[in-house]
Amino acid sequence: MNNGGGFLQGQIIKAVSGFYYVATVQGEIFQTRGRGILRQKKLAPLVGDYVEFSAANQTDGALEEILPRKNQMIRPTVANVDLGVVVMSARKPNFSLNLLDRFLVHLEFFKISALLFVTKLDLVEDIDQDEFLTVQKDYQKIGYPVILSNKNELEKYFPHQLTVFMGQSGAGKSTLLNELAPDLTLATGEISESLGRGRHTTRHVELHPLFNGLIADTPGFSSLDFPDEMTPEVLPYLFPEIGETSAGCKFRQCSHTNEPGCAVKEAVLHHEILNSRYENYQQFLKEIKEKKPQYKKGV
Ligand SMILES: Nc1nc2c(ncn2[C@@H]2O[C@H](COP(=O)(O)OP(=O)(O)OP(=O)(O)O)[C@@H](O)[C@H]2O)c(=O)[nH]1
Ligand SMILES: [Mg+2]
Ligand SMILES: [Zn+2]
Repeated sequence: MNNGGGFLQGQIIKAVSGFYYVATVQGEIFQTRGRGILRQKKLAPLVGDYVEFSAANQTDGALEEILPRKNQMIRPTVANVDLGVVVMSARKPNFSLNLLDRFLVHLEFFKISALLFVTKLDLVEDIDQDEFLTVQKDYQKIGYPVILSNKNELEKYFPHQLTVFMGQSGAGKSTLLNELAPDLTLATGEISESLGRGRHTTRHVELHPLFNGLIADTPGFSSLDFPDEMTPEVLPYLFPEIGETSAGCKFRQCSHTNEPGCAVKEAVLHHEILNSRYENYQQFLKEIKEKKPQYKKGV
């Protein structure tokens, strides 16, 4: 699309080896490079960015301008994300509420809607299937849609937005995308038996135009650190049910750990807030505080 200023406009759908692949609304894809001007501004173009670019042909373009971002995720690095689908396997690797809460806290922090999709329920013994129905009920109560392996339930979320599949290596992100859109033929990888996790098969973020929206497959990873801007003060609000309940705490600056008159601890006691959520809150709080020893020294 030409904006009248001589530049073309589009969205970066892939970034590999210094090339940025930009899709226009007409569906044409241009291979471009970041220009010096972008490097000077210390602005790294991201997949998902809306950009202005110049191009004499489809293989030799140059990025000119990054348009303002709605948001910007790190891990995976994608801009302008609307929905994060947390893809978690029931087994291989084993399901982890701690990891799930980590993903959810990240998405809350970046103000991105979140959905949980559980894969590999076929590997779960009948006797243990109930565990996942409980997860579904508990997290839906908090406000997160939970889909137990039924990919047909996913499709209604895709139109008119940018959806990112995120999750551990080996969780089955690429497999799920292939099942949704068999034409994609994305590479998938075996789980390492010795490590019990994936082998980082997907190497870069790529947006796929599907179901009237854009879906990003992303590389999995083994650890997920909290961004520096995630402070102890904001953390309670990244657990929506804790943030809401905190209105009833005696102290406004309550950290919901040792203070008297804490409505959050009271709610945990009465099983209105999940024990595991509260425990993960406490663990994340500790991690965030321990992350910045040099910052705490001056206090
Ligand atoms: N039994 C079973 N295996 C599955 C399922 N989904 C995926 N797998 C297997 O899990 C392995 C890893 O799947 P991938 O799709 O490559 O995982 P990924 O999340 O894309 O991993 P990375 O690209 O490394 O981040 C493959 O061997 C898949 O065949 C499932 O629903 N059931
Ligand atoms: Mg993959
Ligand atoms: Zn409190």
